Amino acid sequence: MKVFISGNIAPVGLKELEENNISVTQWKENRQITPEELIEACQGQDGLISVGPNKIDAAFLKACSHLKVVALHSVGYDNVDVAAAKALNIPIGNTPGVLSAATADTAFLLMLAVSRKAFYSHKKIIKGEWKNYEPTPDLGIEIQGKTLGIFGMGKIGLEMAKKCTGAYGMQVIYHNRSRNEAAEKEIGARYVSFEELLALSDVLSVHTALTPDTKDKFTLDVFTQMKPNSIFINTARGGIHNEKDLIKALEEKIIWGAGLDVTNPEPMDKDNPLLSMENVAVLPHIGSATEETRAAMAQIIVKNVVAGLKGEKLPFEV
Ligand code: 8YV
Repeated sequence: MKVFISGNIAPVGLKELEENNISVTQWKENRQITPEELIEACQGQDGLISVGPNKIDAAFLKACSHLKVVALHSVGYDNVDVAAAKALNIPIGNTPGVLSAATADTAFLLMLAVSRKAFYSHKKIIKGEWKNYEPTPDLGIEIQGKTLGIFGMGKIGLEMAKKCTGAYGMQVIYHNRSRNEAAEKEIGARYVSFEELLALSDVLSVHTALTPDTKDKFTLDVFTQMKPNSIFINTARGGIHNEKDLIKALEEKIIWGAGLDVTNPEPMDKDNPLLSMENVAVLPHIGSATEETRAAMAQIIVKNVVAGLKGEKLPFEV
């Protein structure tokens, strides 16, 4: 059996593929594979391990209907036309659960980095602008005891909320499609309407999937309903906030700061105005990028691939 991998996965995954007698062809170039190249590369393959935001759309699936499995290197599957895959009987696997802690760490890191202008201050040293000890410029704001709003209280949102209640005694409110009883019981999270979430959050952290309902959810009108000293964090998908509106909201001090691990588009242009703002921290989509999490993701991927190639139900199917 043969699989194509459109990027790199943790070594343990490659080893386990080999142990299962699955031969591998990998995309090795330092750029995202194009849709045409992906279709081409999947000819003659039995499965695809999709790393990064490959478009697994109806055109791809139709051109690659011979695939027995598509295993995503992600929990998110907004890049997949699930209905088209179902119609063609191509099972799609993802990697839920194992990346919740690492992604929540990234949200937490961004929250602190923004609140203390850490990235901006770091850049000042690099630029040779640290000349003197001055007590008043570049002041941050404190997080202790403030209100954390979670938009999308799933596994990752709950991990972030737990960190914030544990470390900073934050009060947690959340908005979700449905109530999350575990969050309410374990940390006393309070379910609120979207409008209340905007009005009450000191830090608003996005942990929802990108869907037609959440696409461009955070527009200027929405940012205007947030507190002027609030911080917006997005580690989910860049398409959930409107980037032009976010820039405007920050420039006009409608909100205080923003921390992003996801942008739209990705990669972000190096001249993007967000990168030179004091109260902004941007990371290049490293949410789940730890040794431990990548290894766990690779192992789930192999389980999905092995099952798919045998024609069995995937252990983690979207
Ligand atoms: C992935 C992610 O590592 O799981 C997701 O949905 O966004 C990341 O953790 C990324 O999509 C690369 O495959």
